[in-house]
Amino acid sequence: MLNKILPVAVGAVALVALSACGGGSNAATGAGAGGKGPIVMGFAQVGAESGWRTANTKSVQESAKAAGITLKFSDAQQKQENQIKAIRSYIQQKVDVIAFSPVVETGWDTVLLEAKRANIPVILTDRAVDSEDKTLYKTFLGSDFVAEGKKAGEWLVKDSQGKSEVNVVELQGTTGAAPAIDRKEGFAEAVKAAPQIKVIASQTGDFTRSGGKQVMEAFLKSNPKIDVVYAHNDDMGLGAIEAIEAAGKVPGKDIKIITVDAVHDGVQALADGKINYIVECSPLLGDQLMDLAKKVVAGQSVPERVVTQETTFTQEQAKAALPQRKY
Ligand code: GYE
Repeated sequence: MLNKILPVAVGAVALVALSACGGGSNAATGAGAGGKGPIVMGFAQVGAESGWRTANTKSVQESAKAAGITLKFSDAQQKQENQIKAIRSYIQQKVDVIAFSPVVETGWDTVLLEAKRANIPVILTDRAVDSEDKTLYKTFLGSDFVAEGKKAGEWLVKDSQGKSEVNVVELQGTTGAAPAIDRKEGFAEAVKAAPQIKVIASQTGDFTRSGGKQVMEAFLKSNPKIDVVYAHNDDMGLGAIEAIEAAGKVPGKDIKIITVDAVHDGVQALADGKINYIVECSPLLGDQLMDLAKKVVAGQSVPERVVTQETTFTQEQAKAALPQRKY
């Protein structure tokens, strides 16, 4: 999997700027190479809302172990206030580095400033924050969610050729989360190329299977003609399948489904013909995260953005890929 993930430096200017504000906590704590003991990382996870998240947590835990990094792990149950509490407690415990996947984009400046003042470097993993002050964190490791949304939309534009009307319902991720905002935006931009595609309803299912099912049930009741579901993750798409089947329709045929993630259950449903297309989003960020952590703790400069490389799957490709899927 690692060979699919390439670090991308944003540019020389960004690198210079970063090294200027670098200076990890190595000197302050004596941790890391040549220091007193293993690096201690505080990791504030979003929750356990999806198959993607479960695989991401496992990847972080396994990679920390393999890298000899002591991991303090917390699960925020999709609540920003819990994540802020966890970060404050990591600051109090004087960990060497804090990594977190921000549940929503906004509202992080205060706690990030507290970490900066305590001289504890922060790494954003998976999701971004909208802070204007880029010195509040060292780097952001994760996917390009706008690109993912575009890939989903581009597939639908091709699939809609020659059709006069294509009604889409959208199952959004957690309100205010970077992947929900960006996947919506990328998709909307791509489908502009085909005016017959109309997003007739769009609502959050909070990235969960039960959320996707409930919202889809409501969509089916209030919209007589739905041609396509665009779900911001596999789990909501899998929930939608249940709702569609309960309504006596055939997912993948009567109503086409496009999702993002490509976790095992999603790829299985794609191979079974119930989903039509999946845009991959890799949760296997652990090894890269630990490498970045070692660097920032040692005071080395790191690229300000590290983008994960990802692919897409059709039903045929899903059948071929299924035996090798790691999550
Ligand atoms: O797509 C979804 C999860 O932030 C990329 O969060 C992640 C998203 C992922 O709940 O399944």
